Amino acid sequence: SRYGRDVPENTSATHPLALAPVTAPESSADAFVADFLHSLNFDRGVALSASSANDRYFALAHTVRDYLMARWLEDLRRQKQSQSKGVCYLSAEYLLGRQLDNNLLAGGLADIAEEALASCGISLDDLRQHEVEPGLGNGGLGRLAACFIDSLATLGVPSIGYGIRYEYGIFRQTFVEGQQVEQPDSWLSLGSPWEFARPEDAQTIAFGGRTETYDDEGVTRSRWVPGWNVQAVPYNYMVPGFQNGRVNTLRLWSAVATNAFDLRIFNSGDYEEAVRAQTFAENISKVLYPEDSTPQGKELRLQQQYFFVAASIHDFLDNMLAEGFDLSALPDRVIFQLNDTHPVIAVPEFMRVLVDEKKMEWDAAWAITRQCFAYTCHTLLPEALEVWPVDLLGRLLPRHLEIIYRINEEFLDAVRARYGDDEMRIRNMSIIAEHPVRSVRMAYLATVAGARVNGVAELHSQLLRDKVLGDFDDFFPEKFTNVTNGVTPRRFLRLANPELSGLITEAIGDGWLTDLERLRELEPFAEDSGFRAAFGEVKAANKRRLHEVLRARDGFEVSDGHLLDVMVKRLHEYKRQMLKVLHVVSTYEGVVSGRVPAAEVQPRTVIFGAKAAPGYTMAKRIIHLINAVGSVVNSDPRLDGRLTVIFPPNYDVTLAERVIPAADLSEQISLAGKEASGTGNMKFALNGALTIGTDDGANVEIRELVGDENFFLFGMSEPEVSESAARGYRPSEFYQEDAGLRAAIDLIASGAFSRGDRSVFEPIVSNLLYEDRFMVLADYASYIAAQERVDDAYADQEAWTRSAILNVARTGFFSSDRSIRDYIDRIWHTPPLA
Ligand code: F58
Repeated sequence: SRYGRDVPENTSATHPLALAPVTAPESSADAFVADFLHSLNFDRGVALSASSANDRYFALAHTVRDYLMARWLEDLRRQKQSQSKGVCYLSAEYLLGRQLDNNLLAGGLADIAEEALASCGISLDDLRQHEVEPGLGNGGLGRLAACFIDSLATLGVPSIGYGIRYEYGIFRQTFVEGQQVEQPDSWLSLGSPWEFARPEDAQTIAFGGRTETYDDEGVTRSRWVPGWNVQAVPYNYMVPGFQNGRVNTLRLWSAVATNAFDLRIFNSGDYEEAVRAQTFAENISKVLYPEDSTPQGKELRLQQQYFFVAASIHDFLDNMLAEGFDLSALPDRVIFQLNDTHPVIAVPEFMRVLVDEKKMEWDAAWAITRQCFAYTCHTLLPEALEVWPVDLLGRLLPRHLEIIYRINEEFLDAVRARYGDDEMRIRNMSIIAEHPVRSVRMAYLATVAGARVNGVAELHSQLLRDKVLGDFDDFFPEKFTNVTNGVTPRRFLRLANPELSGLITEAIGDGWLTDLERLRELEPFAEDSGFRAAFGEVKAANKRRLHEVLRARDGFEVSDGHLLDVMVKRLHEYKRQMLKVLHVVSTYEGVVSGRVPAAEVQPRTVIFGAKAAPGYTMAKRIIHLINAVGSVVNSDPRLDGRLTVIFPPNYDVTLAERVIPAADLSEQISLAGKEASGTGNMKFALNGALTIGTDDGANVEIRELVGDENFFLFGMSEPEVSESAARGYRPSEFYQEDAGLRAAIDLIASGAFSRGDRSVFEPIVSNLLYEDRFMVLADYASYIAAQERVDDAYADQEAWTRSAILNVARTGFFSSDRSIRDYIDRIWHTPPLA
């Protein structure tokens, strides 16, 4: 390992308390055993013979942690000492996935740990299963943040991730009679061995109250007189780079009631009120909002946002700047990257600190602020753009609202200076919306304040400039740029697919792990029948492994020899799980109606994985329908076992790591112009699945790279969607004109999947026929035709495998290392840490 331990001279093996010898930096299995046992005895307080699986998992995690510690402390020291420009990544979500394997891999400790545990009669795999993944994110946005901090560490970029330590992460999904039921995710109930509480670094975060002006030696200034406050206690997590001796920090904030707050109420003698107040404060970091794509506008959500960004900004200013730092040099010292609009309240907070606390002139403060923030947008859905009613924002953060008003006034003055009194344009560009209620448009605030604004795939960035933020692109075109998303090859190839990784490394060496474009060197192997056979064998092994996981986890029995067709992502109408359901129902209907002999059906297993936001009724109905279709289709003997639908509950990062490497076909079927990027699409292609997809998000770039002949394209393009919408879309016309579509919808409507009860899925059916906002019916025929091409292609296994290899070889572009390099070149301009 290239990581050493920070062992002071005076604690050696001769120290009276040392049971285990101190490990040398070059670790060995024997030394690892000693450290593991030491941790078991001294951290857990148990003997090996009496230890539980949880004890052993903790002792193992602590041992791994200790090996990374010296480098972490060193990197913390260097980042502060060097005073070179660094990135503060502000994200309300980090969907980390399990940590143990990642940290073993990063530290180069996996083999040693396995050997060491085996010598104690412990299986590493058993301990692995013990980890509860920290599900501190909803979906793509949160997982992207986790991939980015991995790449930042691997590239050695001076950086810190800031976020919220939610006590409850994304809910655990269960199915009761096919319907989603949410259970709390108490991921911390057994403790987390990876975190370090730093109560001495707590920040006090204020809320409410009022503002006032005062005379400051002849200058009239504003200040905020808050009404209440909470403590933000940071927890640090190690973010090790991949075998490069680097360890960055993820710092997540937890809310705790302040003493002052308690005491005031305690002194008034109201014990119950004091406890209630404490609960109120601690609610701030209690639970992750399980929304996907539509913000809820709840006050607690705004509290969470301000809580974590204020704590982060103060943490940076208090702890990372050298003595006597000249604040006008901040743009050369830091860039705050805003992961969507959730952290945008950081902008007025930063201005408040500079103007009110540091007593800087407004214009000077604004000039600095405009260089210290950059904004990433992750959506195209208008209803997903966050807005905060001014009465709510003004109640919670009165001074921030004043600052936002002033930013807006000056911005609109500049707009007027450019375009004259074009009131329509001014209304459209104002940070303050007047209807339906006076609100702050957070995306506009971020665009006005940010040095750069980026979308997350080429098409998305273009549509942002052309549509969502079109007026802003006209006003400051130089701000807009693109950074196409990426995924970490360490977790999603090396760890998730060790067999394929081994095969790749055998063929081209292991340089691909940090330079994923080198997968290109695999291209010639697509023509090598021996390599194809080995590649096919890996896919088959991954399927068998998935079958075992699904059997153990949920009791599913999956047949061999099926095409494995996978759609895993949040449940949302724009992603169009309904289109996939219609394909399944059509196949089923074709056989049971006698039109298609079962023997002609390509054997397929369709796997769904999806959580629906708890308040999103239509999404929950679709989950119910998928389960209902599955239970009918799977048990109908007329299908002869050739079509299976499996919907394992609680799709999470851990399950993704098992499902993706086994997939043959990746479903990326959103309506064109709605999916900002997608990142699952990248993970599947890199693991050798072929994509069936629309020209949407990063699918466009995947198809360009892998080639049309290795991608199943279908559906309307974005301009076609826009035209169709403008003409007036009438879904019932498609129903009338397409007999296959009609048969599928009629079968659902007939109650065939609801024991004859026609009312159960009626809302889905009538939504499709009379509204169909995401044009499922318009793309149905094209989708079915593309699925027929899939069946034909799969029949030629040699050709399919050749395509699969080319998908792997040509998608190295989608490494999050490349995304981070793009952020550095186009937005951050941070030098690597020496
Ligand atoms: C996703 N957004 C995009 N939002 O939908 C996806 O296309 C993109 O690949 C990904 O970001 C990464 O850029 C997304 O996941 C959320 O989950 C928000 C959580 C908070 C509430 C609003 C949605």
